[in-house]
Amino acid sequence: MDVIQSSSWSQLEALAKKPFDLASAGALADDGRIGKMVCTSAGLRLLYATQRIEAQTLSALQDFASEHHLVERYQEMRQGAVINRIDGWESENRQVLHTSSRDLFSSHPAEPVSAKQARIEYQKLQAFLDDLGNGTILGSTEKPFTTMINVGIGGSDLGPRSIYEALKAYRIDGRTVRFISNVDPDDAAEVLASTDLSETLVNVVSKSGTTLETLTNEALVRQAFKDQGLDPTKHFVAVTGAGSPMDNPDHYLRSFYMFDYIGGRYSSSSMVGCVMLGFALGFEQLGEFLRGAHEMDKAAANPVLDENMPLLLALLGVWNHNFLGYPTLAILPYSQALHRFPAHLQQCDMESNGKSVTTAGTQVQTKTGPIIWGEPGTNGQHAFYQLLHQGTEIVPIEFIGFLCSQYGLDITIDETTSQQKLVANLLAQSVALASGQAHENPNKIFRGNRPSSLILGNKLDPQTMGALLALYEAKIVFQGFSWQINSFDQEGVQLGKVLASRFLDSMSSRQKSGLSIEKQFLKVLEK
Ligand code: G6Q
Repeated sequence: MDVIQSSSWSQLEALAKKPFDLASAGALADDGRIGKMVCTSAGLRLLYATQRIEAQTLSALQDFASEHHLVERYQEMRQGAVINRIDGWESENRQVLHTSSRDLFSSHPAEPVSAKQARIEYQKLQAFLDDLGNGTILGSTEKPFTTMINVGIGGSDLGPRSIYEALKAYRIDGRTVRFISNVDPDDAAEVLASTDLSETLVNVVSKSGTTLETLTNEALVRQAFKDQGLDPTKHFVAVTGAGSPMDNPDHYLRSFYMFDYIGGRYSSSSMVGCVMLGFALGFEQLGEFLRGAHEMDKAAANPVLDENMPLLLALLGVWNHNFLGYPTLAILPYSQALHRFPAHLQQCDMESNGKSVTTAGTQVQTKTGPIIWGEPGTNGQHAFYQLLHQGTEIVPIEFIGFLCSQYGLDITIDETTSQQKLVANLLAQSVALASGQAHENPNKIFRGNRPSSLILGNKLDPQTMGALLALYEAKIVFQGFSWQINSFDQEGVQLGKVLASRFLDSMSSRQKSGLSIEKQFLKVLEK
């Protein structure tokens, strides 16, 4: 049955004709609304009183979750069901087990085979980090490693990079990580020009071991080592799929594995992120990060909607996107450390849910994933918030904020700290967007009724970051289940790759003949 034919869908459609009016007098203050509309999971709070919903809407969303077995399906995923597939068609046909990469803490993991593989890699990593820490492993000129260059792209870059940026405050003294992802040679050139390679480990991350950008950058960086008389085999480690072309221990100081059942964009908590994070933060803090993610995975198994933060966030998104008709979602962290997190979520969400075909192989009958975008506040307030408040397009928002800063460095001016100013701005934005403002001057009218949620933590530490990552991963999965799509493949990126390789063929074979770019375009189109 298509989702739009379900009774809970019709119920929600009926409610969407008259959504809760956030801009009516006293709407937010009424009936203890703000205090009641809070969900707590894995140390994070979701405040959702500023959404256009009321008790009836929540109950209909709960009916939707139950009717479509969203939580049961999530549990089946964690237990190893083969859900990365399209019925009756050639597809990846795989399990989806990114949750196993952090299912390290209980004697009864949800899926034992993958959890065992994760534990083996985790122990290998611990031994490696110990060797780095106690000086058993040194660079080719006998120096300890202070820097890691992470070479990877897409899922092998965005998530790990955003988490590193988020947790930089917790780095081991004297350790730093740089990233090279783009095949634009200037990306590598800039990093290489400002790094002492004799103290550098290079972490080459590619699940497939065949990605053009990563292999090109690896070769470029290896050359830089050789040019300086350094032996790359003493400086390069790999994270790749077992059996991939990069699975060659002779080329690397150490090789770590990730597995078929973990998609690139869901791989941050596998060795794809952990080798780099372990180097930067140390094994203990890495464990805290994974523990936070695991706690959120468990919270996502709660069938009660208003106690299950990922499910609630997912269904509030479905309400805004499918029933109220808002096409985009802004994710706005009031935390400078999360400045790359919206970029990661852009990939994780849009590559997962930017689909038009159901898992039954039929055309979807409703909108699937929204356009995701975002930048940190308060910076964004001085940039694009004008449109958020008064533009003709309504943009639902997920704000993310923390009560305490990471470093503790602050200043009190006019009796408030900078951290208080940050949080005050965050709260003010969500109230202003919801309530709006009447005014005699038409240019100063704020119509309000612009929905937002607030994800609030105490402090952005490794455990909280793990929980936040897993919150969004599970949200995306729940939305994919809601839209009856496969959130785990990425056919949509294939065509461009194939055409790029045709252009490359055409460029290398015609280099000598000196064909113009325009002529090369035509040659490729003719094929
Ligand atoms: C993620 C995608 C994609 C992938 C990159 C890098 O889900 O599949 O972004 O992560 O293309 O792939 P490799 O890790 O195989 O190099």
